[in-house]
Amino acid sequence: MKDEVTSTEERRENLKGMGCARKRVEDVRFTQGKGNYVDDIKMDGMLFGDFVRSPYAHARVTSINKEAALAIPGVVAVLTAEDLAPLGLHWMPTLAGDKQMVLADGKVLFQGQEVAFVVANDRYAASDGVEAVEVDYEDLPVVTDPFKALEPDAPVLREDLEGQTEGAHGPRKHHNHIFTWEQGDEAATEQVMSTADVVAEEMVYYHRTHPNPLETCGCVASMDKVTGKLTLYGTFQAPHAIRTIVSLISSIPEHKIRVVSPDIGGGFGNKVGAYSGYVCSVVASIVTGKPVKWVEDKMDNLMSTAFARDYWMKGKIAATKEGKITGLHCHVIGDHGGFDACADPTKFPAGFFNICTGSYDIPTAYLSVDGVYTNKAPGGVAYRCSFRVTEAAYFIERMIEVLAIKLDMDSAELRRINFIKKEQFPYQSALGWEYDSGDYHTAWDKALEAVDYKALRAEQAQRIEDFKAGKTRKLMGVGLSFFTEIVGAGPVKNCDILGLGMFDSCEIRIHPTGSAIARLGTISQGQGHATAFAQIIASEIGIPADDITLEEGDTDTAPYGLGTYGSRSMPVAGAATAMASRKIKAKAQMIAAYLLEVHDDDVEFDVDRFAVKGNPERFKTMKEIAFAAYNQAIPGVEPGLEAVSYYDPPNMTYPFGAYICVMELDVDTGEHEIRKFYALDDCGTRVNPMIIEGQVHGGATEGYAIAMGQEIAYDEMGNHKTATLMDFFVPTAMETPTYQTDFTVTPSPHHPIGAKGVGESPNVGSVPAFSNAVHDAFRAFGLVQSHMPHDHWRVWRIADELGLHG
Ligand code: MCN
Ligand code: CUM
Repeated sequence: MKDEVTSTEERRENLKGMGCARKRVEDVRFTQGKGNYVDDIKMDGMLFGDFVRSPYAHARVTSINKEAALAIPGVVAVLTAEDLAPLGLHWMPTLAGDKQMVLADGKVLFQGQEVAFVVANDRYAASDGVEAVEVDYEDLPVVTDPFKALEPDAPVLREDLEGQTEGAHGPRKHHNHIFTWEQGDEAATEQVMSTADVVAEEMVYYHRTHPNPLETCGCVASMDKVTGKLTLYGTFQAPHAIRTIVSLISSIPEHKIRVVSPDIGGGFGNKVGAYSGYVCSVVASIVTGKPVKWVEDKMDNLMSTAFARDYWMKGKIAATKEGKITGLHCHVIGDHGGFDACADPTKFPAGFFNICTGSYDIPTAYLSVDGVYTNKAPGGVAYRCSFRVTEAAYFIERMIEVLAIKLDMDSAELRRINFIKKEQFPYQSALGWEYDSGDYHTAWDKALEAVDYKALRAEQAQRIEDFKAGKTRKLMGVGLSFFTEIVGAGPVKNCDILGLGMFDSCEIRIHPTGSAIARLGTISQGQGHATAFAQIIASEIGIPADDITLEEGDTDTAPYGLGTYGSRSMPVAGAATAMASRKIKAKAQMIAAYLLEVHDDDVEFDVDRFAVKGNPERFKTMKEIAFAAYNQAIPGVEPGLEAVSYYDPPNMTYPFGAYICVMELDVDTGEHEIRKFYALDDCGTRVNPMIIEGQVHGGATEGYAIAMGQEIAYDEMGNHKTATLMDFFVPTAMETPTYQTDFTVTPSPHHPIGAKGVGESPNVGSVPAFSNAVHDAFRAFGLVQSHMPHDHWRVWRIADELGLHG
């Protein structure tokens, strides 16, 4: 028999289980144009919707005239807030406990805001209809600066909230104020600051940007008037949550709603929230009885859907003369735009920003965050951000550099002496987190050695001399970054989205012939779930990954789950996958024991089979066991072989990493060259190293874009200045650096397979590395702090201000 001559190692390799750099099974379809995205969905009689959008950032809508639009051949309907009001759908709840206009209700609050929804037989007629709708606006004073928004005489943006002194997250201090969120011990922190040897203080701004997925947001709503069932296809990162929200706001019973996320062309947090397009498409389908498709164009997407960041972070960091950090103080002004639509867990209005003590053992800290309304698009929590961990990591990694300057110390050394030590885990942070595990010193040493840090510093010193001697016009920066992520939301007791606890799920069915299907509550947007999650099952149950189909995204078939964002799929659904597998394995053990005529305890699992203990040649393969589950009447054991697990994690996971960027900067042109980018990630047990590497390349490239050129910018009138790809920087293969990836493995102690998330780590870790490299290049010439993005012009200006242009 073949099995008997096959070695354990060969049998293990045959499974392509955990640790295998298995090629992505999804790519067979994607590389052959066989993906099925929202815009590929075509239905009989399908109509198309498009939005009339506001040209003004702040204006009163005095009248809307639909007549000319309705006269255009092919235009079927024009919806306005007035039409939605009787249904109570002219406003919708946001994930942040605020509410948001679905269509302009009396006024508009940002340029590009949805004013009317034109429905037509085809896309072109819809577009013509949009042109023909006549809207009269009366412009109002615009506020794009969150500091000015808080001045006493600033215009009232949210008239609907006027006089309300309580918001969703406590008291409101001003008519444009949303919330104050405080963590830590203020008095103790002030005390540390006032007595410290050294205090460094700086304003760190993480500018507004946008995740800009290749595929924009869209949906197809189809109301079947005969069955009363609504089917909603869309680019949803959380299909089940969307189903529940649609049911709650539309009063359609939840079992009469099927939400399907087909293939998604990148989500990056842009596709977590609910948008006007979804609501209007559903209403239009109910009204017309026909399927209605809405898909944004690139400008729509960049102007109106979830942006990222826009955090003004004022920091104070205290230390001893020797560089031991004693305290951290942080105050944030968060620009949330016209509505608070941050996609955070309910109890966290500033996300997990309170991980801003980073990887350091900082005994005392205080944080307060003020959310502010401005005349800009809503959002803020997107773009591989792990709920604002990106901002937190940028803040602390800049503050470390600023402190190093103040102490006249090497910042690599400053980090080393302040890292949380391996033996301190689980570590309780001053701002409220329990870090599950970590080994920062090992990772840091490995990283510094890999780039030959000492040699880099020697080279840099020489370069500075050469520059001063007029021998070169190029400076060199070494950008250091050490980050701690927090992913895997999250314990149901702490984390919910609109009241839905953030567990996740996996259901596995083994077929009689030993192959399987698994369904998860998450949804891939390019992360390769179908490949990676099958590998967990393969290792846990002993069925080859190639024999396992993985399905996500259809609420009619998938078990309830909270979806994919916050790098939670591996930490939460990955755990559910392992737990469901173990239930199957336990039943398989009973079946094997029955077939082998021994006691349950006398068989043991061996890669792809159960064998009699001490007698390995007596065994039943998982294939045989699967068949027996369906064909043998086993006393006390139900037929079939399937299991489901809903997993509520006991804690989040804390991946970390060390990123180092070596950059050359041309002082006269402001141009940069990334000479080296080294990225060491520790995401615990690595399920698919190749996917992890792909995630790191992608995330670091996004980080490169953000740090070196990408921004969402407005002028003082609130005009969006970067709504096309001509203005919004997206790196191509030309600009993208070459990455050197590396890893250490510190398993999560509470995750069944020890895995932590990784999807967002490279964005969290790389932005400070790029930015610190720019700062580091100019450190010797007196630069302390300058704001991103470090595009050519801004770098040139730094050089100019430092007097380097002679
Ligand atoms: N992985 C692994 N071993 C680990 C951890 C992860 O092999 N220890 C693999 C996973 O199996 C998965 C991938 O790495 O296929 C990412 O897993 P995880 O870190 O759990 O992140 P999620 O799957 O939850 O993805 C979400 C994350 C987020 S929040 C953003 S934003 C982002 C990101 O993923 N959006 C992406 N990466 C993206 N990549 C692509 N291509 N497209 C997006 O929209
Ligand atoms: Cu914050 S972007 Mo991702 O969580 O989808």
